[in-house]
Amino acid sequence: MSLASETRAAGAAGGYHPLDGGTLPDYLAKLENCASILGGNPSEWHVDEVGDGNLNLVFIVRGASGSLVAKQALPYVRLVGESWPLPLKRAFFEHEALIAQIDCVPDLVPAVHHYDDVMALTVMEHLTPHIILRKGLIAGNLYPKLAEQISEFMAQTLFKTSDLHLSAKEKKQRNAVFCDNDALCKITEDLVFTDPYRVAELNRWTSPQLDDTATRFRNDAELKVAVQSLKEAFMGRAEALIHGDLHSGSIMVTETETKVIDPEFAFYGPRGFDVGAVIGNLFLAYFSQPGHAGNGQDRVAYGEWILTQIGEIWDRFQSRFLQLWESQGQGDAYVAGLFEEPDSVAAFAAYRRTYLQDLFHDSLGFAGAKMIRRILGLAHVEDLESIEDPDRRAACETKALALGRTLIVDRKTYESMASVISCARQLQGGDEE
Ligand code: SR1
Ligand code: MG
Repeated sequence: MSLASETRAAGAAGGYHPLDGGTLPDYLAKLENCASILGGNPSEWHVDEVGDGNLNLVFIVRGASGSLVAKQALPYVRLVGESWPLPLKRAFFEHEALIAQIDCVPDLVPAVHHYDDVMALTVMEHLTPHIILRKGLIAGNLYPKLAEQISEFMAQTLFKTSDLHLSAKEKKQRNAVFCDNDALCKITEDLVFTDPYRVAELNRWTSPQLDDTATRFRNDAELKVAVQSLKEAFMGRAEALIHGDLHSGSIMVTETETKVIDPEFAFYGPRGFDVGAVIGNLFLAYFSQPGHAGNGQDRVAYGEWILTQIGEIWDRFQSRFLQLWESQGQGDAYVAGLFEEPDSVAAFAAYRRTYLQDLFHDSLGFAGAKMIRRILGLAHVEDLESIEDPDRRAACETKALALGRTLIVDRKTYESMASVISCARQLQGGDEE
């Protein structure tokens, strides 16, 4: 039996089966709270399968009085097919992470209506009229609350699940739960930190335009060492419960609201991985803008808006995180009572600033790795993929790769986000002389 058939057989033996538009209403009708949200007769509920991510089934169910979302894990990677089995238990980690996030930032994540361990299924709030941030950035929409709300999400979750806020015992217990999410971590370890830098069957890029670049990246010793140091940090530094896949496809927005979805990659890892995911994906959106120019829009002003968001997100994240540390730093690390006399107060305040600067450098490195994997690895992003002309797409990708590389290799030389932004701006303008 193949691994995929074994996984499927084990799931079926336990009662798991993938739902569809025909079977989901019967399933939901038995759940009092879900049936009451939907209202009316289950035979009239309308089901759309809308999953456009890489892994799962996602259904929107609409009834007479309301709607909800049901997300069900498949026993394999949807993007690739049954040849790549993936444990159903990722639904358990997603639910655990959602509950932990609800605890920290209830307004910034969807409400959970129901979780079924056997069916690997979570029923949650249907976020409407929110759209996926990535699509909004491709459309050129402005989101005035994005920087404030996404930095609040990151500061709260990355502070309150860590040793800075929790007792050592509680942090260890929480960490232990997520250690078992090894299969999803392995996807990141391979697809983000390893495969783009070696010949791998599923790698792809805009060819032939980027063929030489891909070869150059595979032979770039300095880059490979730096990426592997980030990989070691990802594998070993259990700093906080990270979302683990916080790209712009995991963020839903309206003009006034930001909601973070899809934390199935969550585990205890380095905080900078989440911050870097947000920043790196915004830089990808930035470099893709010339590819979306047309119909009288050059997208220059919109690109500047994206850069402003990147600066604002880092500034807001940093000051909120520090504020939380100063006001709620009751964890077992840096025991509060040790820093009461003036010398200690000053030394600790200076140390906290260094700590945030280290986190800044981590975030830049992870941002670079997240950018490069979306151009030279397996899973690409719509920001770039939707640019139909391959020459134009490759031009955008070349600039993004250049920023990604310097963010990884030179990360410790950047003193501020302003200097990173100015480097991005120079790369963007590089071919306009
Ligand atoms: C095989 S899964 C590919 C990617 O999709 C998810 O969104 C993660 O980013 C993962 O790396
Ligand atoms: Mg996802």
